[in-house]
Amino acid sequence: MKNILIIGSTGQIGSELTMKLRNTYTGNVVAGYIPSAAPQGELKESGPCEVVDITNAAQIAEVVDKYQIDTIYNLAALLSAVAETKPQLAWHIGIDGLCNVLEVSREKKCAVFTPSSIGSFGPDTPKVKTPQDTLQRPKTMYGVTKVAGELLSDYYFNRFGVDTRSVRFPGLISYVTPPGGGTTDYAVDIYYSAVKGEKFVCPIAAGTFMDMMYMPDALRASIEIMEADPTKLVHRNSFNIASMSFDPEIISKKIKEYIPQFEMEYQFDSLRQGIADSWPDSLDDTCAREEWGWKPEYDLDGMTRDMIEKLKIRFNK
Ligand code: AKB
Repeated sequence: MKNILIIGSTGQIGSELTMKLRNTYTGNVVAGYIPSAAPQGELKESGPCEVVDITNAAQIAEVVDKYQIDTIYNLAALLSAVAETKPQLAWHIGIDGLCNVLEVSREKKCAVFTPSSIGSFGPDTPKVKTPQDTLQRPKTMYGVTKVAGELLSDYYFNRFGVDTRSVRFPGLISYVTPPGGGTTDYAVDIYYSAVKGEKFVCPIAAGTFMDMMYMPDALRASIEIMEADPTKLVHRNSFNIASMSFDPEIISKKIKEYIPQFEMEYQFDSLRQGIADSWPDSLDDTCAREEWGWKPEYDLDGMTRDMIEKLKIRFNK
């Protein structure tokens, strides 16, 4: 049995991960949320929900005590593009918030999962098959918080024995909750446009490759890393994980196999393009495969088939 708190449970990852954790574990799986993003529907009805603002350490500690929490999934963050417009807030949530989570976890002996990202790399990082251990000099505030978060999480493990673990997520694609303010969001939006029969205006240039992953694989990775045998973990914060890498032309061509009338045009967003250009094309996830058995299930074709099928049901198409 595990008692789990998810901070940021109503976001793109949290809304699905909370449901998966509730279906996986018998203990309390508490959906932590901020009042402006309260849980709705199944998420609200299927288990305990509590207001937990990551910037409020006392609030985190109170909920940890109330439900005897032993594991915290810390999913609170501003995504890359929005973080560039609010860098101080991105730091406050990403790092001051993480310090709160780590301190509460040190005191109350919780394990902690805090995702990192392909955004933790920068333009000086090897671009293709980016190694697990390499140069991380990101140019974005999002990346700065991710690298600092990785270091801080490793520090709390080495110095205080807090069981911190993490994966570097690629762009995540899902038909459930849309992302908000990321650089990889186009790879979600494109499916919505295609299924609705709309022309897609792509903000990212042809030839810009980024790693992407279908949400079911990302959810499984989040659980498997926390279940991994600690004696096998050489790394902790944070593991490269990968499943597919594509540019807008490749995903558009794949969608056309299922929706031949689909059309796309380009209108670059300079903020997002600049960020995308500074990120790797693809990651090498050998360490995750060797240390805890990571293996993706979905490739571009499997994901595209499932996304289109699910969105057609949602939009009655
Ligand atoms: C973003 O685009 O900001 C995120 C990420 C890759 O971390 N999806």
